Amino acid sequence: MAKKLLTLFFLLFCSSAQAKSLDHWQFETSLEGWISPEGINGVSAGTCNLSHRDFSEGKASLACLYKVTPGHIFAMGRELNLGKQQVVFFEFQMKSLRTPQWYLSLEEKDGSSYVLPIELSALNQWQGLSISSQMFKLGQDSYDENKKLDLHQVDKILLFDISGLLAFEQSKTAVLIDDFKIKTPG
Ligand SMILES: [Ca+2]
Ligand SMILES: [Ca+2]
Repeated sequence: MAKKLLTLFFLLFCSSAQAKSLDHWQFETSLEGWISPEGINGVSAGTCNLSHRDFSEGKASLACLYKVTPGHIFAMGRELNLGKQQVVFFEFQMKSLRTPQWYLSLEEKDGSSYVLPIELSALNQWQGLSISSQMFKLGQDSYDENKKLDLHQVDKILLFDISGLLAFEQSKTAVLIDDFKIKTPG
């Protein structure tokens, strides 16, 4: 019995040890390169800062304040280099004040955009998300010559709130992100 338990423990240890960490953004002392870009077609910028009052890990998180503006999209994101990985996993904590429906996108260098809808089950609460790069689909308005997400070509990761496209009036809101990990299967 003891031997079986030991074997099980060893196997569990091996399988967890195989997942390798590529990046870990903790938002303790910096925004870790995340910005809310301005000036792209129809995208309204927000103000991103560290929040030392509301976080899910450590002592701070990334908090972006923005306005849901009729006809506009809110986007935040950063540059990304995944190297030669075939598959990666994104694990992070997210808290959205008003918008439950988000879109995570991976952009190839030539602009091909791969998108994954994220539905938060609760507003104004930290929620853990675990996402595989295999879950992303080519965006409806996007073109890709090989119709395949090539991780080695990805140079950006973006989070979108498109609720402004259906909004009639402007409203203030916020989104917080923390403990953002990128892992490989090993
Ligand atoms: Ca943190
Ligand atoms: Ca491609």
